[in-house]
Amino acid sequence: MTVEKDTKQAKAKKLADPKTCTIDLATQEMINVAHKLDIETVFDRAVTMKPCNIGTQGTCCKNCGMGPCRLPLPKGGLDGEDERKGLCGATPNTIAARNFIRMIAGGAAAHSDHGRSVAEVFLSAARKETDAYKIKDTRKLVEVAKHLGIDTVVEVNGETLDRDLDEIAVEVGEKAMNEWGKADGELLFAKRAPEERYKIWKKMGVVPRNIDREIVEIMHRTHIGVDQDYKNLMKQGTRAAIADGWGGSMLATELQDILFGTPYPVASEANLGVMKEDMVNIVIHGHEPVLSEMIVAVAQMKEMDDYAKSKGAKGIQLSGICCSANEVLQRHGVPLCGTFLQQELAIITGACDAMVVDIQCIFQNLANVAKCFHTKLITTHPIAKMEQNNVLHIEFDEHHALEDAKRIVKLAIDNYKNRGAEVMIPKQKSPMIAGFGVESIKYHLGGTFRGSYSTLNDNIINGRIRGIGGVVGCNNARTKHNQGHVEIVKELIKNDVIVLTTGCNAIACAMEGLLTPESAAVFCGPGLAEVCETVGIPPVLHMGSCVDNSRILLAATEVVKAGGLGTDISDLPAAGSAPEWMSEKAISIGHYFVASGVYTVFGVTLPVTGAPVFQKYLFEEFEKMYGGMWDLEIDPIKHAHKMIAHIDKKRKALGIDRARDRILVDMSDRRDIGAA
Ligand code: XCC
Ligand code: SF4
Repeated sequence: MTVEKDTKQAKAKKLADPKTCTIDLATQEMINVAHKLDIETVFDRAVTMKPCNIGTQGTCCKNCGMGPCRLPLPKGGLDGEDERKGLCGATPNTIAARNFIRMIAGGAAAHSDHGRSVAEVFLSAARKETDAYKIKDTRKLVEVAKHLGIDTVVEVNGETLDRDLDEIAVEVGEKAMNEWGKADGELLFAKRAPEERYKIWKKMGVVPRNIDREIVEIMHRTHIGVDQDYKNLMKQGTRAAIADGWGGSMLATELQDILFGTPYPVASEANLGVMKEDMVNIVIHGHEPVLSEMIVAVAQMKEMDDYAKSKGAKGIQLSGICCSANEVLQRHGVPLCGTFLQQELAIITGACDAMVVDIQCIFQNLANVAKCFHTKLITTHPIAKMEQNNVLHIEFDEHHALEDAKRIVKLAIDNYKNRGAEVMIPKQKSPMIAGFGVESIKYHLGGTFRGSYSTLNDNIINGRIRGIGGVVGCNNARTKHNQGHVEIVKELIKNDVIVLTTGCNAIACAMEGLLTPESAAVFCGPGLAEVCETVGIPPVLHMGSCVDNSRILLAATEVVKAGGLGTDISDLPAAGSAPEWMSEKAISIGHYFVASGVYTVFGVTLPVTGAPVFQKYLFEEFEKMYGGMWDLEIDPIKHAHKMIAHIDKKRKALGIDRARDRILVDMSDRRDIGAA
């Protein structure tokens, strides 16, 4: 009897199969360790909990207390008139569109509120209310000031002089803050887009007024009984998404660059193997670099290194997860510990002395995992706490930034001696070059003196580079970890499409070794390989964190400006992708790419399939209005080829499809010569 009961219980506990849930060996190894220690991770939960079929289709409405109203597609598909409706009469289109733009609101709010926090720190640095932060990149300060309509020169006695930088900085901070809630006018950065793009937004009536308002209006419009026309709902979704990409996110990126430095190429490493057994491991996780910048500064102090040594460690090893990691990687070369789905595993190594988290993408289950180890899990942001009582909250305040960071680093050092006997750090890690941006691409591809995008354009026109792929976004436990990311990117570069990457896609590519110049010879088509080898860049350029997708928008704008490839982003041979997306931020990003004229393909799932008319609106009709549209493709190879087909369509429209043929002949000619 008891034996039977036991087996029943054992059977009831379904565990993830490491080999089927990730392509990464370190992750597989750590899932096995977790199983051995009887610690549950997201991979196991994905096996035991199935997603809701109705929510997956985007047709569950819980916007009022008469619901949730659930409108899945009928089992045999739609036959005749679609008569599904909620209690209030809301159609599947209305419900799916409302849900979709509420996701945009969530994502835009997250990016933009992050931007606002940075703007606040920026302003107190500009006003010299804190000595922890100082303006680092004055060149960029002046450039951004111009985009905000701030005078950068003054007339003195008929002479034009440069204006005082401190003065400019204060004005930049104030003007930036104003972008969130000004009473009239429109988003200032909207005019940074190519003129043709701005005209389209004007014509469609979607130029954002201010960042917060567009998000609030989504919440209003999607309240029961307000906007019940999916087209009109999407108009607002579009306006809010633009307010994110060209507003909140772009401000976050620009102000961070001015404050912490604009990234330039830097060497580092990625994967769990960057943690060190004999050092104090501090893992930074989240999105806002305001605190992590300070932790980097403190961890590099001799005083802290000495303190770590006095406690028996060889020093301090910082590493990061998610986008806080990408931020400090881009600016300081701090190694990446792993992607979104590896966060629990970093603690399960037993070597994580402190995990310091700020905002976004942080699993609440980290607290449960930390309970099984000595790890101090420290929340630092007033808007992001956890209910579990083993979580420490050390609120970070820019006015005592150094003190706060020191306290956190000391805590980690003091905790080193409390490690258990079992430390299990997988050995996998890959070298990489990160730190690309609008500016560094310019210098790398254009030469230090010429510094322009015309070399990139020339190589696109002559066909060595077939096009540009922006591949970004999260991991999603509903699909094999990193498989989509890696297969899609490899297929693109194999077909001479250069890839710009951010977020967890960048981390996945780094783990796979795709962020090295050497990978060009191994994985790229002949044209792209030649370009990469000539200028010494990887075929996959790490552009930063998720708010740094704004860098991709600006890079695309630079390509348009450099000439020869049309007059708008929608003319470019370019396509976007989020192979393993999961967050609301990804939906906002996807939509601002679409609204900026980019064909954007998502993997895994998209919550629109239950409303075919609405889906068709996003997937087809958007192209007629904005030149960009959505798509969903689960198969990675087909996904990449849909992007390539779009790139080829654009090449043809530009009349540069023939140039490509010529290059291919050149290459085979060369091979023939080599064989002879
Ligand atoms: Fe989060 Fe930015 Fe997604 Fe990764 S990619 S899971 S949002 S960390 Ni943005
Ligand atoms: Fe149902 Fe309409 Fe209420 Fe949504 S708003 S839950 S569809 S009654």
